[in-house]
Parts: sequence; structure tokens; C-alpha cells
Amino acid sequence: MGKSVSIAVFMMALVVGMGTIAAGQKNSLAGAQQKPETTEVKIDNFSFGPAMLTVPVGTAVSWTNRDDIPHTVVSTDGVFKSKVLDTDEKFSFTFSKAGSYPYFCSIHPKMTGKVIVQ
Ligand SMILES: [Cu+2]
Repeated sequence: MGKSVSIAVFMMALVVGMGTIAAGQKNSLAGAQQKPETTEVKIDNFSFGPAMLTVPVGTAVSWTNRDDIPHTVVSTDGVFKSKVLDTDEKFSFTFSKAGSYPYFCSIHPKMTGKVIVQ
């Protein structure tokens, strides 16, 4: 391989490499500019839907009671606790720390759900 050819290959690799870095920075910038997401959990027919939810740190999760029976949203570890939600009432909580947050309905303890914050 001649010297000029190897320089050309080196330059090409450099350009491709810099392009990749630039693309990566663009992606992380876009991520930083995203607003905190809101995610809805519906309470209906004695269940939380979705029962298992994975969200990024900083997400506000809201629970809406679509059932014609009152329910609550209570963290198993005491992190959050709603009042009794009547039909169409809403409770929301912002998850600012990563972790696993199991919860249940204190009126019907068999109703369980989980929020995983990453
Ligand atoms: Cu309930």
C-alpha cells in the first residue's frame, strides 16, 4: 500500500468517525430537550392497565379510575398514596428516582401493579 493511499484511508476513517460522534451528540441533545413524559394507567374492571409500566426517570404517571367502583393507588413501600378515587377521578405521581415501585388498591388488595423507573 502506497503512502498516499494509506493517508486517504486514514482520512476517510477519520471523517466517518467524526460523523458518528456528531450523530451521537445530536441524539443525546434531542433526548435532553424532551419534556418529561406523562403516562396514563387506566383503572377498569378491578385492574390496572397496563399493570406493569416502564418509564424513564422524571416521568409523571397518572392513574384514572374508569371503573364505576372507587379505587385507590397505594405504593407498597409508602412512596405514594392516592385518596379514594371515584369514577373518572385522577391521581398522578412524578417518579424522580430510578427503581421498582409496586403498588395496589387498598380497597381491593388483590389489585396490583408496578411501575419500573429507569
Ligand atoms: Cu380497587
